[in-house]
Amino acid sequence: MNEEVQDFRSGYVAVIGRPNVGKSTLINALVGEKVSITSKKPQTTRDRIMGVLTTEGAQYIFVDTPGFQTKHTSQLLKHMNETVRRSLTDVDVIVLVIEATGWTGADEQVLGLLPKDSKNVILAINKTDEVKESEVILPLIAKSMEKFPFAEVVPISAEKDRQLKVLLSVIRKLLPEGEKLYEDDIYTDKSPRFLASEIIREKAFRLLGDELPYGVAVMIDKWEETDERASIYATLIVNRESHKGIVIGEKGSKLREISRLARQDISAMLGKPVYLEVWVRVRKGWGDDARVLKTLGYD
Ligand SMILES: Nc1nc2c(ncn2[C@@H]2O[C@H](COP(=O)(O)OP(=O)(O)OP(=O)(O)O)[C@@H](O)[C@H]2O)c(=O)[nH]1
Ligand SMILES: [Mg+2]
Repeated sequence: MNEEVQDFRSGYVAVIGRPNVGKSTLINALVGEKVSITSKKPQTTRDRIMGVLTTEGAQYIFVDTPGFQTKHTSQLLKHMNETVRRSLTDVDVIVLVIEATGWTGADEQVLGLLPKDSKNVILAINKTDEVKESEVILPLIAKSMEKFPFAEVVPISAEKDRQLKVLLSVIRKLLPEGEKLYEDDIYTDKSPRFLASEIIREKAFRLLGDELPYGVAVMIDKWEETDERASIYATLIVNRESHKGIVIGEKGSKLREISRLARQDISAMLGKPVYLEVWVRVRKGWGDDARVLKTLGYD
């Protein structure tokens, strides 16, 4: 057997952290494809989403997780935390993400989920582009090592692509030797249908005011696809009657903009023109309705 093949490594890498620290941005940057939606608002990711990067020497199977919630208010949030806990078992490496501005109470709570003797946890200090590096980062690294025996601490910027190669190489050191688990061209475990619904949710998240997005879910009602084009019919589900008007906007302007931006991204993803129709429907308290959550795949 040749040496290179023997040294190939592969395994699962869970990315965890409090909401909004940049977990999904990081995974998209590492994988080089948009596998997970991102936004300025916390609680963007609701599901466990896999992103795969295959290089010459390794296959990294990243697991994006919802930001860990410190308040349990709805069934959906409980489900999201359960997803984080489950993601910690059976992975080879855990990357805990915090922001360069320092540790918060919520970060400490996420750290509390990890067994004290774990040897496979890497700390990624993200958003270093937002601080003056030398002044803030070095003391932060020292302080972090006092809190937990991290295998490595790597300051990064997911958005500016800083130190991501370094992060990959320290992750690789912790991966077991092994064969590829996925074909080279696979970069996610999610279907185009799921990714399309997430893209629509991302646009709603980004375009709607602060309160609204958490009550929004997306369902794909119909998907017709040929080699040349795709026609997709989707429903945006909101919590309250009063939210419907907000999502639709004046003379339908908001909904049109959500659809337009989503159509561009879905079209890029599928590599063909897309016709997209989005309707809005009210489903009171869907975030606490086990049946609706199940239909949406949060079960
Ligand atoms: N300045 C800066 N912003 C970043 C960086 N990485 C991510 N962000 C921004 O931080 C915000 C949150 O990013 P996400 O990737 O959605 O965060 P997340 O941790 O996945 O959030 P949840 O899914 O809600 O838990 C977005 O506005 C990103 O553009 C970075 O390196 N620098
Ligand atoms: Mg996310």
